[in-house]
Amino acid sequence: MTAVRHNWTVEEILDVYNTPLLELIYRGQQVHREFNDAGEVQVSSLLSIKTGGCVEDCGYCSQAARYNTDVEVKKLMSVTEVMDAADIAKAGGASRLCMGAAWREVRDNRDFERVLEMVKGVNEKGMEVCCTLGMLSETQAQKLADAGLYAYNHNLDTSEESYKKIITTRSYDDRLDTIHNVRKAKITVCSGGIIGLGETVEDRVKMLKTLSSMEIHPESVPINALVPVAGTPLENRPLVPIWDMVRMIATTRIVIPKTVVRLSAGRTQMSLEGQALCFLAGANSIFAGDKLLTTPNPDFNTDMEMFKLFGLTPRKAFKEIASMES
Ligand code: SAM
Ligand code: DTB
Ligand code: SF4
Repeated sequence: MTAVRHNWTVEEILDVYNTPLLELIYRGQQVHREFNDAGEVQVSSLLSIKTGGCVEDCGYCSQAARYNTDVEVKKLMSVTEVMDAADIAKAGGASRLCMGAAWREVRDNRDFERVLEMVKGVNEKGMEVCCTLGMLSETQAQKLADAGLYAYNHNLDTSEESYKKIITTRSYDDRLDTIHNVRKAKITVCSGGIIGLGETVEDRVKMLKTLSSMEIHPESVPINALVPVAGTPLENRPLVPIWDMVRMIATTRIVIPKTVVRLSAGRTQMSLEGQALCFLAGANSIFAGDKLLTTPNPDFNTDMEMFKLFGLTPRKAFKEIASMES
């Protein structure tokens, strides 16, 4: 029986990451089967409820106002628009809807009140509701929890050292504070990162060290491959080799064994075979739907064909399972 550990050292995680590739995939799969149903994949749908115009300077992001990208700034969607989008996502097989806003932080204004309405509405549809809205105070996190928020996404992105090279308008500690506030409100935590920013393997491993040291491990860990966006400082970064993605996923699975490891951004750049290796390495979640927040993603049908080919089934929302059992 493999123990769930919170005391992994950087050296130990580095050793895992550098295990010979096929051995690493095998170990990732072994740990995955020990803790999870390897035939199930959680399907999340992303919806950008407020797009572009963000004041932050995240070097990878199409939505930062200071970069000249093709993204059109849009104000906060209406509750009705979000309810319609949720229905489409649910019909397509998504058990979770993740609503993203290009905000530095949540402010206590009418927009936030509207987001709370959205959370209530999507929750009432029996879907797990997730939000990613930037920084949150303890009170705001509690309001989201009271509205029925299931998960909050707030990525560490990379190591503390490498974070400073990618984002200067906020600190790693700001990120950790928000994650702390989310935990206090008893909302599940979704926190992971991006590879392909120009970081070293040590940076990747250090991020996993921070996540695996948390007193309660994040319930989901998204691993994004950078989608280089024209107009951003990282537009010319080379695409992430699939082998790096496989290594990162297997290592995440091994050090945070019970979490949902999400094969997130960058799937349009990956072959089916590459994605199969990611699932073998221990990934058990994807974002489905033809758009992430602003960049393309495979459409629902393509992904359902992929699931059929691989013999995977979409996981039901936790609440559906709970109500079926009660
Ligand atoms: N504004 C909020 C924030 O920064 O937390 C929420 C939205 S933000 C777009 C959510 C996450 O998307 C980022 O933390 C980053 O990990 C990921 N992301 C953004 N742009 C990306 C890109 N071009 N390629 C891969 N991942 C990206
Ligand atoms: C996460 O880790 N990846 C998602 C979600 N959390 C919010 C976002 C990916 C965004 C990719 C770039 C874009 O579409 O703008
Ligand atoms: Fe703003 Fe989030 Fe993009 Fe950073 S990642 S610029 S905070 S939308």
